[in-house]
Amino acid sequence: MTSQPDADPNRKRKPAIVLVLGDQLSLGLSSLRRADRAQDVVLMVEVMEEATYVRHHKKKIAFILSAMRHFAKTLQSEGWTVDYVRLDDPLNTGSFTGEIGRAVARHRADQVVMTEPGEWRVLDAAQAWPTSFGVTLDLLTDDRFICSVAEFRAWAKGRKQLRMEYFYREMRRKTGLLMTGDEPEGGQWNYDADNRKPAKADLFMPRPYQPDLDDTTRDVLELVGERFANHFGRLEPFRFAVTPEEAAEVLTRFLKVALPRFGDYQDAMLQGEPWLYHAVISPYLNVGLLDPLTVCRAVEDEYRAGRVPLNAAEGFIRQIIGWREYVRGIYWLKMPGYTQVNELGAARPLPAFYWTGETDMACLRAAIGQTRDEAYAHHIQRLMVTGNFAMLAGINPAEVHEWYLAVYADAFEWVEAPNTLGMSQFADGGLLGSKPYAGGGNYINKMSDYCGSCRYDVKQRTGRDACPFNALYWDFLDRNADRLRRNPRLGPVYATWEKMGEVARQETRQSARMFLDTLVGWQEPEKRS
Ligand code: FAD
Ligand code: DLZ
Ligand code: SF4
Repeated sequence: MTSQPDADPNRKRKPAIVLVLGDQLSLGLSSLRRADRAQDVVLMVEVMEEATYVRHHKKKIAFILSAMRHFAKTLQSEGWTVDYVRLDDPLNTGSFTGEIGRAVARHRADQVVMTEPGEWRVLDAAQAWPTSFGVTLDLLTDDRFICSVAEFRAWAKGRKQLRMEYFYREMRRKTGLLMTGDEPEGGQWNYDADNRKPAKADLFMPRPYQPDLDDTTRDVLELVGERFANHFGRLEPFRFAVTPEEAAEVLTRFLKVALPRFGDYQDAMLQGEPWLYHAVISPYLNVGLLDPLTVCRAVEDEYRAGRVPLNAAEGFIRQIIGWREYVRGIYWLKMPGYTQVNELGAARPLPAFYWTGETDMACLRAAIGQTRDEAYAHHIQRLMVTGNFAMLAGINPAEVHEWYLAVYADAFEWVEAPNTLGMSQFADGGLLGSKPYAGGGNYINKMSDYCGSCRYDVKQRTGRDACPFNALYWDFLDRNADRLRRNPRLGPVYATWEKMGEVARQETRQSARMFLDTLVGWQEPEKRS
């Protein structure tokens, strides 16, 4: 389905429509390299379907629309003809398919050129365009990724188990990042063991980026405020970069201020400190305002210049050339179908507090509250607080997936679904990771300062005041013993459960049951009695 760019500027032909999607905002995009700016038309469309197929966070919609409008202006200034359809255009049909149909007629085009979309849903829709509109569809490889879909498939073929660590080593060799000849810098591939420090409230914390908002962003904020008032999340303060220059500023600040401590405090969580030493660049990488390899080379330069330790540089580079590329490979290997996985048969509705933040559990209140305010939570909050709770409580993974896809500014299905369904919910039965990321209150207490101000007692396992994570943790293992007991990494945990004795086990099950019975699913306000 995909082919490589091969421009032929002298060819006389009808104009091609070059569809550039909201997460393809890169001047070096393969579809733009293929096109001829003297003859072809770049089409960019703001469509309701993309904002509502899940009800995205207001900040996420504003970020994408503002970045799209800025990118269109840049393309025009570089000599491209850009046909830009705004959300409030009265003739806007509201979908990619509808807008391709209108644009093909408007420009009398017989060809649509497009870099492969990030989501299977969009690829599936696009494949019907040749039949519906009598055009050819030229889908090009998205070479902003380091590993192509075909290359990942070849790597995965014939392996009994897929593991990120081995894939990551391939990517280190392929890019040469942090390599000394054929050997990993410092003699080890992975320095994660050094990256487990809890944060202390008196550490110096980098301040969040605050761009100057221009008229384009202000217009978009007004539009989103009016059209998406009933979507989750606060629209302001709006802190996202919307151009490559602004995104580069965010990266530079991170390299200088936060990267040196990124490794040490990667897993830490603190009240009132949503960002800590994280980069907060995933939205920019995912829509194309930053290039992954350029980012990693800049991080390596900081290490080589002696300004950041190896554990920080390696840990950061691993997230991008390891995890980010790996989850994309898994997504395209397993779609369609991956978004419906539910190996543990979890069926409980998502609790309403995921949308309101109203819960007595201080850790969940903090993670969900900052998600509502900033459309951001860092990895450990997503994995070990909101994700861990959902898995332990047996929440239907499809509902968990929809929540993560809606609430984060960086969420696109290719990266969100494997992280949510595979890494955090173990709903793919261990395809992505070797064991469930399950933890009791003790883990959260160790890595955060949440428990001190919580109404629950993290030291208690059962009873009304006990931290709910504790009984839920054991109850989850007990409920899923048939599937998980044989996992060698869980053997010692099951041995502890057995040693507890039947009375303690019964009390734990009962405590979990009583807590689960208090959970209420979300209902649209109009459906509430
Ligand atoms: P940093 O911690 O500073 O890390 C640097 C970069 O590494 C990130 O910007 C990101 O591009 C990359 N990265 C780190 N971890 C991962 C990972 N597990 N998978 C892919 N890339 C990674 N990331 C998304 O980009 N979009 C999502 O929709 C998304 N959904 C997630 C859902 C769950 C349940 C979990 C557990 C993780 C999810 N992640 C997602 C991964 C990770 O949480 C975010 O990439 C990270 O929090 C972004 O913040 P940052 O830029 O400050 O990252
Ligand atoms: C997420 C999003 C939103 C909210 N709106 C638009 C839009 O109006 N136009 C557009 O081209 N893209 C948008 N996007 C990003 C798309 O959902 C994304 O490009 C597809 O899911 C393909 O990965
Ligand atoms: Fe979360 Fe339990 Fe700690 Fe409360 S006591 S913050 S519920 S881990």
